[in-house]
Amino acid sequence: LEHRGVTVWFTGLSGAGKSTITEALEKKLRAMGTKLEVLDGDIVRTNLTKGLGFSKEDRDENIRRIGFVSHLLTRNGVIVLVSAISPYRAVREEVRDRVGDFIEVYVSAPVEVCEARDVKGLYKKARSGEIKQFTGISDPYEAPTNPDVNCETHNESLEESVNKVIAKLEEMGYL
Ligand code: GGZ
Repeated sequence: LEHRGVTVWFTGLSGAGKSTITEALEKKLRAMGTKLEVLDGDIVRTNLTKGLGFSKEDRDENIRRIGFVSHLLTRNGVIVLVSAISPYRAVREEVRDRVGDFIEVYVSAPVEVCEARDVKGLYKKARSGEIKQFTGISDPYEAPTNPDVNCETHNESLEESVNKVIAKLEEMGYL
């Protein structure tokens, strides 16, 4: 399948559903025969950005490095799915401006919903103080003001979320 490169950037709280959506989307895009790469915050942090913590400085550095790699891939015709909390608006905008071919997906679920899910038990640890600077609990999250796609995972199915992103890729001429 012929297509242009683009970075599809998923931002949102821990437990909002970023990884779940990118995994399902990855399957669908692979089946379509696209050239694809996935950069997941969780995995990136064990190699590319190993050693970085969760201060504003370190998070911004994490996002800049992910953005740098996704730019290289994007300009070589790859569809890049990035999944990272990326809580700060300014650095998200910086990456968007640098990459150019960029779709921002806000994976939005209220923090109460994410906390109730608590897939990895991190919210519990954040509440007890075992994990400091936890996004949404003891650290800020600056929601996108004008995302290209908004996936309200508490109100829609996984399939709906995935289809919204596919529709946006088609609408913008990437698929
Ligand atoms: C937020 C944290 C924290 C703190 C560890 N705050 O849901 P997860 O577990 O699997 O993914 C989260 C991941 C956050 O890494 P990112 O690279 O996406 O963050 S950022 O974009 O802000 O740089 C979460 C886990 O690491 N985690 N400590 N304090 N999430």
